[in-house]
Amino acid sequence: MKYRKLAAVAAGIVSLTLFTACGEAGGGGGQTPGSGGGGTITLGFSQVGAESGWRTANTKSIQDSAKAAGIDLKFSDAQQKQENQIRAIRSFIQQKVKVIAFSPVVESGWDTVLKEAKTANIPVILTDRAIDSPDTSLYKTFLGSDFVKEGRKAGEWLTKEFASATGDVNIVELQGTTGSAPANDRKKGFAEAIASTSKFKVVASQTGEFTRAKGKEVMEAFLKSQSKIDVLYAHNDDMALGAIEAIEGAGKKPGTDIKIVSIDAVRDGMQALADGKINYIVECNPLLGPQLMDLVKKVAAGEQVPQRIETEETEFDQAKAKEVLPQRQY
Ligand code: GYE
Repeated sequence: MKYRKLAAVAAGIVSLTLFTACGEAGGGGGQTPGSGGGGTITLGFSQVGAESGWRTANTKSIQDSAKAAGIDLKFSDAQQKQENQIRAIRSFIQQKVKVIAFSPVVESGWDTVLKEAKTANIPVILTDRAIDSPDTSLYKTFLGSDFVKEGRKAGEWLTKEFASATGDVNIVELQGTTGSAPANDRKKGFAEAIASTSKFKVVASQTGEFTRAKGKEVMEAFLKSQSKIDVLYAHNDDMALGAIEAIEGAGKKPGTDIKIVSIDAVRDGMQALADGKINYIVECNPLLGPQLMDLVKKVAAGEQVPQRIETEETEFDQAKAKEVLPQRQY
């Protein structure tokens, strides 16, 4: 009796497996996996979180353009945690979405889950942030910015701004999320640009996790521990905005007593730049949605796409910020 029951369960598992295998192969005359009725493409997207103004604009761009492109978007917010992103990707694989796209919170540790996607024949697109895996067969393409270049631009501005300074120029740095591509690369590019000028000294450098709250908290600590701060380099506007509160709280004038350079150029950052509280912003474009949906359609159709697609970006000083603020979309 017991044996027969077991056998029945086993048979059930076998037929279930066969059924699944059939579905994976797209056979059996049913719908293609990942496409709902009428050939709609299902896109599983794992977002980093909602840590900054940049991220909010990026999420909106992705949601709006998926809608406009008629793509069925399954959106998941990882709250800046890699384990949440891995869980979301595994769930997308289980749901047999047609394409997976994600913005990796950190650079390393993706090979296992991306191999699972590859085995399931689901193409992956990296957007905004890259990964450090040498196995480039794990994803079809990368769409985003050159973060090293952004950091370099911030450093180049500084060397011009302080060209005639004779003494040491003490810099504090607010880094982005530890281990993330933009934090690693923006640090690197900036360091490269200031390396040949010995007067530039990075006297403190710590993560502010790309958030206003943490930017404020870490800047408060810097102001207590450092006797002389000439410059703040923040890896994004939100941390710079938090730091501005800390600087004002300490009775100093941001943009004058402490010069500030940051990256992103979101509306609040641009407003602070126009108000003279930030001195220079290097742009990082969050409006990746339309290009991403184009890529999704192409990889879903099995078309070849370039390995890397970089977004066009510019820089803003205070005068330029005043000029463009009225038309700024985000
Ligand atoms: O600069 C920052 C956000 O990955 C480019 O992440 C993005 C960065 C952006 O939190 O504001």
